[in-house]
Amino acid sequence: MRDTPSEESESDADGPDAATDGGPDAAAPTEDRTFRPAQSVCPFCGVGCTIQYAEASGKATGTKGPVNRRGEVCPKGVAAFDVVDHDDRLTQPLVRESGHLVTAPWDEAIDRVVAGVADIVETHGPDALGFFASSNCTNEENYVFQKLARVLGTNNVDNCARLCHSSTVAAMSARFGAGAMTNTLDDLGEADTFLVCGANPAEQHPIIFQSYLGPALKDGTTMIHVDPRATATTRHADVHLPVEPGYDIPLLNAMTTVVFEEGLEDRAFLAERTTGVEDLRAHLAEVDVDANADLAGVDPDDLREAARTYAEADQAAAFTGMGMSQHHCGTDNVHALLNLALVTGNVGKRGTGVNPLRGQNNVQGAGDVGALPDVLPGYREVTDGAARRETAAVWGVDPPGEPGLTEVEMTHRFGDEIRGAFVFGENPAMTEPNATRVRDSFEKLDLCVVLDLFETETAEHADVVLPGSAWAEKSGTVTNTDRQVMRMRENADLPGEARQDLTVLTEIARRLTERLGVAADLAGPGFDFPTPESVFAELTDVTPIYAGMSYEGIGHGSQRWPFPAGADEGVGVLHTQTFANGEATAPLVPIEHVPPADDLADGELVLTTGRVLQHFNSGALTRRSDTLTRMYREDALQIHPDDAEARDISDGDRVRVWNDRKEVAVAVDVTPATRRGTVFMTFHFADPLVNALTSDDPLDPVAKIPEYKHSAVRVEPI
Ligand SMILES: Nc1nc2c(c(=O)[nH]1)N[C@H]1C(S)=C(S)[C@@H](COP(=O)(O)OP(=O)(O)OC[C@H]3O[C@@H](n4cnc5c(=O)[nH]c(N)nc54)[C@H](O)[C@@H]3O)O[C@H]1N2
Ligand SMILES: Nc1nc2c(c(=O)[nH]1)N[C@H]1C(S)=C(S)[C@@H](COP(=O)(O)OP(=O)(O)OC[C@H]3O[C@@H](n4cnc5c(=O)[nH]c(N)nc54)[C@H](O)[C@@H]3O)O[C@H]1N2
Ligand code: SF4
Ligand SMILES: [Mo]
Repeated sequence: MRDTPSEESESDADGPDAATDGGPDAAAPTEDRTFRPAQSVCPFCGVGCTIQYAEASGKATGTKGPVNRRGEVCPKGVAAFDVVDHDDRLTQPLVRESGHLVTAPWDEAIDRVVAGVADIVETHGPDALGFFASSNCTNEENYVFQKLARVLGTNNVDNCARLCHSSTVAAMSARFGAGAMTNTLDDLGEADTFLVCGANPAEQHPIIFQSYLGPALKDGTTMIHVDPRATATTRHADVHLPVEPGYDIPLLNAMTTVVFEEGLEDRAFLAERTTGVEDLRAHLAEVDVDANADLAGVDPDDLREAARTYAEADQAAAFTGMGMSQHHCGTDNVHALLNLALVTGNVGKRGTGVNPLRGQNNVQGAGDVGALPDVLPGYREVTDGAARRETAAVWGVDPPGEPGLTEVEMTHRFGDEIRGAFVFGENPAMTEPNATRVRDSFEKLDLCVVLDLFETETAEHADVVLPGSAWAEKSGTVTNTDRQVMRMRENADLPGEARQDLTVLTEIARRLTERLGVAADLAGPGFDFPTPESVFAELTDVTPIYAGMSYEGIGHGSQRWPFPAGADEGVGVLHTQTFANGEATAPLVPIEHVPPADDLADGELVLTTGRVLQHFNSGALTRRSDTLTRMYREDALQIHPDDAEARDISDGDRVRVWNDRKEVAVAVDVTPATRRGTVFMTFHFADPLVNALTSDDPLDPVAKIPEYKHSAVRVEPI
C-alpha cells in the first residue's frame, strides 16, 4: 500500500445521482463542457498510470501516481481526452424502430429495456439472459452489474477477461489458489532474469517496461523472450526463442527437462513447497530436448542457454501474456510455465513468480468483484454454499448456485437458450472469434441492450443503445495488474444527455427488481446507491480480499489486495509461507503437448494476432484519436521475406488473406521480424476484420478461452 497523506477533501457528491444529465436540447460533445483537472486513472491498459486534464494543452497529462511515480505516460495516455470530447460520442439514447436506430428520450429507452428483460425472464427464465460486463469500467459499476444478474437469478455474467487471461487464472488458481500476479512491480525489478513468454510489454505495458523492467535491464538483468516475432521487447532481450505459434508446451517442457538433466532444480523448495516431483521427473525423462526444440522451431542451444540462465539466477521472474493464454491449450501452456517456476524455486520470493500482465485498466477488478460466471465477488465459487449464504446476508437475495455461461458460450447460444443480452462497455462483434458467426448470432436475439460511448460495431445489432460516461466523466475505483486499487475522479461533465454508467445500471436494476417482484426482498440499499463510494462500502463487505479498503484509505495512492479487514496494508508478494489456498505445497503436474487445432495444409501459413502500441483492442477509442491514427493509420500483415517471395508479394502490396471462415484484404509489411511460416495482424480495425478469420471451436476445455493465436490461412496477392 502506498498512501498519500495529502488527500484533499473531495466532493463525493460526484456520485451517480449528482451527475449532470444534459437537457433535451443537449449540444454536441465539444460545446459547453467544463473540464477540470483531478487525478484519475488512464482508461487503457492494466498498468494503471494516473492522469488528469491539462488545462494548457486540453490533453491528458500524467500525475505522480502509485505506478507512474514520476507522472510518466505513454502516447495512449496522452490521447485519452481525444475520445472524451469526440464528435462521435453518443449523446442521446437510441432505440430500434422499423429496423433503424433512432434517438429516443431516456424514459422510453429504459422502459424498453425493463419491459424486454422482464418479458424474457417471465417467459424463458433468468438463464435466458446474458450479461457482458466491462473490464474498461469501474469496480463499482461491475459490482452492480453482476449483482443485478444474480439478483435476477442468473450467473450468466462474464467479462472479456475470458478472452484474455482466463486460462492463466484457471491454471494459477488450481496450483496456487490465486490467479493474479504473484509479485509486485516494485520487487520484480530485483530479478536477475526475466522470462517473458508470449507478451510484448514494450508496446502493451509501456510504462511497466520503461519504468520497472528497463532500469533492471540496464543494471544487468538478463531477459529471455519467447515470441514468434521479434518485437520492441525483443530488442532488449539476451536470448530470443522465436517459438512456432502453439508450441510453448514442448518448449517449456524441454526447458524444465534441461533443469533436471543438469541438476539445476531447487531441491529444498521442491521438498518443502511442492508435491508430485517424481511424477513430473518421470514424465520429463521421456522428453528429448533436441526433438522438442525442433518441434517448437527454436535452436536447441538457445533453449538450453535460456533454461540455465533462468534456473541459475538467484531470482528469476516470469511474465506471461496472450501468446500463452489465447490458445485452445492456454491453461496447459501456463501449467507448463508453472512447472518450470516451481522446479527452480521461483515462487513466493521477491523478484520471482509468475506474473500475468493484465489487459484493460480494470480487467483485474472486474473479476475481483464477481463479473465472472463461476465465482461471486472475491473469487468465492458460486457452488460454495457458505459463500452464497454470506453474500445473500448482504443482498437479501440468494445468488444462484450453478455456474453460468462464459462469453463465447453465450454468443453460441444466442437465439437458443439465450434470448437477451446486455452488453456493457464491450465490443464483442469485433473482438470475439469467428466474427461473422458472432454478428449473425446477435441478430437472433429478442433483445440486445448496449451501454457504450459510441455507436460501435456491436451497437449496430442492438435494440436499445444507451449513452454512458467516459473515464474522465466518472468516479470510482479500478484495480491494476499488480492488484492495486486506485480511484478515478471526474475531470469533465457529461456530453449531451449521456448519463453516468452507474446511474444507468442502478436505475435499470431498481426498475427491473420492482417489476419482477424481487425489490421487496433486497436488503440494505438494494440498488439505491447514492454514490460510487456507497457501492464500494457494500462490495468490501462481500469481497473478502477487499475487506479492509476504503476510499479514504486509497486517497491519491492505492490499496493492494489481499487487504483483509483490520489490516494496515495489503499483501505484496503472494505465496511466501503458504499458497493463497492455505496449502503449504503446490502440485507439480505433467503436461502433454496439445497440437494446434487448425491443421496446416500445403501452402498455408499460421496467422497469429495481437496489438500495437498506438491502438487499443477493438479500436473503438483509439481509432477516433487523430494523434494515434496519425501514428498508426491502418493495419498491415507482417510476413517473412521468404514467404512473401514464394507468393510473389512485395512490401506494401495488398493481399487477400483467407480460410474457410472468411477472406480479408490488407497491405503487407515484409519483415524478417516474424518467423518463417507465421504472419501477424492486429485486431484493432473494423476493416480488415481479423476476427472473421479466427476460430471459436474448440475452446480451451477448462477456461473456455478461444484460439486467437493460431489460424491456418492462405495469403495471395490481389
Ligand atoms: N498498446 C496496447 N496495449 C494494450 C492493449 C492494446 O490493445 N494495445 N490491450 C491490453 C490488453 S486487453 C491485453 S490482454 C494486453 C495484452 O498484452 P500482450 O500479451 O503483450 O499482447 P499480444 O500482442 O496479444 O500478444 C503478445 C505476443 O504474443 C506473441 N505470440 C503469438 N503467438 C504466440 C505463441 O504461440 N507463443 C508465444 N510465446 N507467443 C506468441 C505475439 O507475437 C505478441 O508479440 O495488452 C493490454 N495493453
Ligand atoms: N484476434 C484477436 N482478438 C482478440 C484479442 C487478440 O489478441 N486477438 N484479444 C482479446 C482480448 S485480450 C480482449 S481483452 C478483448 C477486448 O475486447 P473488448 O472489451 O470487446 O474491446 P474494447 O475495445 O476494449 O471494448 C471496449 C468497449 O467499451 C467501450 N467503453 C470504454 N470505456 C467505457 C466506459 O467508461 N463506459 C462505457 N459504457 N463504455 C466504455 C468502448 O467504446 C468499447 O466499445 O479482445 C479479444 N479479442
Ligand atoms: S502504459 Fe497503459 S496505463 Fe500507462 S499511459 Fe500507457 S496505456 Fe495508459
Ligand atoms: Mo485483454
